Amino acid sequence: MLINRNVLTLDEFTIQEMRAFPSATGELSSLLRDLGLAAKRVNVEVNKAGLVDILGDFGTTNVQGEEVKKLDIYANNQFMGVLKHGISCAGIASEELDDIVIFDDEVSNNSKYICMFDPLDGSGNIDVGISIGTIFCIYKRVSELGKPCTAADFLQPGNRQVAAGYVIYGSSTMFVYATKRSVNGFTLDQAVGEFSLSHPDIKCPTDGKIYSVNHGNFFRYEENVRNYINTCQRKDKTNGGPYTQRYIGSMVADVHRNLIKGGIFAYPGTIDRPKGKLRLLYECNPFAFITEIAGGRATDGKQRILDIQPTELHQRTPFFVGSKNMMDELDTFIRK
Ligand code: AHM
Ligand code: MG
Repeated sequence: MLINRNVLTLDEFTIQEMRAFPSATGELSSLLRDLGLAAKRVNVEVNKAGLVDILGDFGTTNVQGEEVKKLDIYANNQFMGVLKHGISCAGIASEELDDIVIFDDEVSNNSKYICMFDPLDGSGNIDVGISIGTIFCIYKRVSELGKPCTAADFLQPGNRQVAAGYVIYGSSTMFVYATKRSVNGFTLDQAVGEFSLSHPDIKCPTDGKIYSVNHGNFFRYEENVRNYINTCQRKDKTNGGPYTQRYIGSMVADVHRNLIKGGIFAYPGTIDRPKGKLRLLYECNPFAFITEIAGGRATDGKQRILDIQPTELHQRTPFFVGSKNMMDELDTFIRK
């Protein structure tokens, strides 16, 4: 029997990558495998959403009289659970939790990584069948190995990320992750339950024609941002256009599309929310890292996202990310 060995699974790929580093211990591969397992479990429930009683509010009971967990709480528990039981992670932070969680057991205290994630971003879209996603990033601890991890491990600038990625639960389910070497995408083969390498060495096109922004906020953006959006609308064949506006309202889906096809995604500050909506540590930093490794750029309008020194776990930041030439053009408006 012929077996197609050209397609690597996520586990095979991460192990092969590890072999490029003779000093690697395998902890990162094991952590990525844990995240892949949680993603598969969440995928099963996301696909059932709408059919079963999993959409209700946390704490309510379903028709069987069982307690219903909202899907984002379920996802949070899955990701936290695999990392706690794994051998590579000393602690986590999540959009769903106010504080960091320090695992503080012998194995975890000797693990060299911490992980931050948004377990189910865009979860407002669950009950209308729109793509949603998980976003994650991995850092090497700065605290002493052998002891519990500390807050300082989590408040590192994005340029210290070891790896970052996302899972998109959509028409197909994909696991995309970046290390300093490259960005690679794996599509879930539902028949065998494995993520298989489908998008090797993803590069973000230098130019694009898609801009993604919430037009409903237009009159609450500052003038320079409004001028940029007006320019996008006026593009024609003579100056790289016409542009198309695409905004799903699910950042994982919006940024994933722009990464593959070329484009720019923006969540600027508004008059009422000068720092915008998105969180620096587990929403913007991972996408900034992935996009830069793929050849694009990410800023807060003034500086590189990855150079921001965080001060709080859940801090927000304006966010602009995408194809290099589109980001360069944006700069000519917002850095005036
Ligand atoms: P969430 O973390 O509460 O799901 O919010 C983040 C989501 C992003 O996926 C998306 O880009 C954005 O919120 C949409 O916000 P808005 O509806 O204000 O445009
Ligand atoms: Mg979110």
